[in-house]
Amino acid sequence: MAILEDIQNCVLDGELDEIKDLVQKAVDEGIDPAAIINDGLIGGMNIVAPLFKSGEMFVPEVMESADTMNEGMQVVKPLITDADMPTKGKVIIGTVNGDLHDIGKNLVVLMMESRGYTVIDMGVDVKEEQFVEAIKEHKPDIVGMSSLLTTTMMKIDDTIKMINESGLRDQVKIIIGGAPISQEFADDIGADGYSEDASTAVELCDRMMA
Ligand code: B1M
Repeated sequence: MAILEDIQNCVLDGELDEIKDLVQKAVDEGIDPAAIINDGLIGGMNIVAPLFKSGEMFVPEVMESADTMNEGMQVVKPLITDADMPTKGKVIIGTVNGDLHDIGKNLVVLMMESRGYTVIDMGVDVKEEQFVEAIKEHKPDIVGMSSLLTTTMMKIDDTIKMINESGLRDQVKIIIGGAPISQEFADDIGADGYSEDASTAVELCDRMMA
């Protein structure tokens, strides 16, 4: 449908001022809100993701696209119940204990939300026990941890150990990322997956939820 393609392009180009009118037009034309979300808004971010991965789009442009998608979402969200809201899975994510870096983590959150995940963002400096409590409370499919400092990367290990001790490890998949993190480190500490950037983090989640 032409209008869904227009919505995709609007998200791709980050045209924040135009998205609400365009989405409202699609609603007025009687298009299913779930299709507007999946094929239009998320569809646009599905075009953005590989362009970001290949270096053809940069962080500020991705943020503009995500903002545009979220703006359009405001129009359709009231039209569908939570049960109808498409979600690929629930993720809790945070930057680990002692670490205040959140630009990369926020980008991961944006990409996950825009690709259909329900994300509970716990922010920065998230203590080991806060991750454990959040797993108990929110029952996520996936727990994501970000670390940007060599001095905090071992906090990921500590958190995984606490999740193990709490008997919750088999209920969640754990993914990790951040500049000092590698696949080798992920394997050493028993994480389920590592990704080097926001796009591959979503692909990793998709593989885990398949
Ligand atoms: Co800090 N800092 N910083 N810093 N900072 C680094 C990380 C550093 C490499 C700079 C340097 O010395 N060259 C260095 C770490 C050295 C080390 O540990 N080996 C450093 C340091 C030392 C510090 C302080 C200790 C400095 C001081 O006070 N003496 C201090 C620590 C504060 C603390 O956390 N307790 C500090 C503070 C800060 C600011 C507050 C000033 C600011 C953070 C602001 C904020 O985040 N709101 C800051 C910044 C901006 C940086 C640099 C310049 C940029 C980080 C960034 O945002 N990159 C950084 C140098 C650098 O990386 N070049 C540096 C852009 C972002 C898009 O990339 O975060 O890598 P990144 O995220 C990527 C991937 O890593 C991945 O996807 C993201 C998007 O593609 N990814 C995941 C990230 N998390 C993921 C999770 C996943 C999957 C993928 O799954 C869950």
